Amino acid sequence: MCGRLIPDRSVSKAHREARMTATLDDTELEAGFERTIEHHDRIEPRDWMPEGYRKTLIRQIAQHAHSEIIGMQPEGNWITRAPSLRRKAILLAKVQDEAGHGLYLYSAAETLGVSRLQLTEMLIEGKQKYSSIFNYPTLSYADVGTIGWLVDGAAICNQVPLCRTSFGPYGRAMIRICKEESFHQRQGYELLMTMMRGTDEQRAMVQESVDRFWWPALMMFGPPDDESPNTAQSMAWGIKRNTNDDLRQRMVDMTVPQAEALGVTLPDPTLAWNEERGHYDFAEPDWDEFLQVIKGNGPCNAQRLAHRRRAHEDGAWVREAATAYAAKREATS
Ligand code: BYC
Repeated sequence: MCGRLIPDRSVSKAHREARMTATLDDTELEAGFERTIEHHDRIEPRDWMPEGYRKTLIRQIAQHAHSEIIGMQPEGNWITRAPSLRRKAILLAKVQDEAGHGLYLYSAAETLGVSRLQLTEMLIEGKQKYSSIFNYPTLSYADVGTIGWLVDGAAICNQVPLCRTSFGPYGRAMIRICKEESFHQRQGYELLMTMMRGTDEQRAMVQESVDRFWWPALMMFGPPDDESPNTAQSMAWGIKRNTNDDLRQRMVDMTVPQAEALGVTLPDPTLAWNEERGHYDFAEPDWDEFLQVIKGNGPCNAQRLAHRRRAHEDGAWVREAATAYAAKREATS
């Protein structure tokens, strides 16, 4: 267990009270946990938590961290071919931010008793997932803009509510991540706006890119609620604050006016404002495609994992050197 010490002020009130009593049995501990959840207070790493809560958090946080790290690949692909120094500096900064997000999230997961190395090994052995969206290729520079606009846009819809998730370290990591995602989304929109003000060829590039990314971006929110095995329990524990379908709807409602301002068409002929619901109606994404992608059969799954595995192997000497250095310092201190 990585056991970072958490100052007592960060421990929820219900749990602090519980700790003062030396002989608590499991029922009392569980009641303390339930009270904390009910009060929308935070669970902290040293607090008692049900094993299922801990496992669900490790699964979700790890999947999120892996997504940030694998997510560096599709955009990293364009760093050497950015059309100007300015675009290159922006893209470099964004991809570096994603590495940082991955590290905050692995640190949050470590407070639950798993190491970053263990999680990385589970990723490269195919035992843990990462977001479906990163299994699609980036075929033109417009994709850098579309990823910023739609993929980071989806990330913001999904992750702003996670700032209020019940597990302290995850919620605190999300606050910083969301601030950076907001810059990512704006840089994407600004890039697309610049291209839309350019030549016919540039406008066609943007439209083609939006056509490819629209449906995969909607799939990022996960399966429909009635086919989501984890949502009900994760909502009851305050890990998730909204269902997959609610967030997908929020994304569509937010994006349609932005598409109009940009002058692109979203590739869904059924998209229409529904006065009664106060939301846009939209078609179902292709859920068979989604299932294939999360099973490992998407267009780029093999390439993404092979690249991640190679990077991990290439970094072995750095990990060995750092471990040897730490041991040497320990021995001489
Ligand atoms: N892709 O019961 P459900 C980013 C899996 S990073 C792959 O609804 P849950 C960015 C799900 O894991 C974006 N798998 O699950 C980075 C489960 O399988 P397991 C990443 C998916 O957890 C760089 C099964 O399907 N964001 O934005 O309640 C550059 C059933 O699903 C997906 C996060 O990770 C998917 N799209 O809800 C730019 C956010 N969807 O694990 C941008 C945090 C579902 O049982 N995560 N699955 O084998 C979440 O909010 C939730 O985990 C999800 C899924 C909404 C994604």
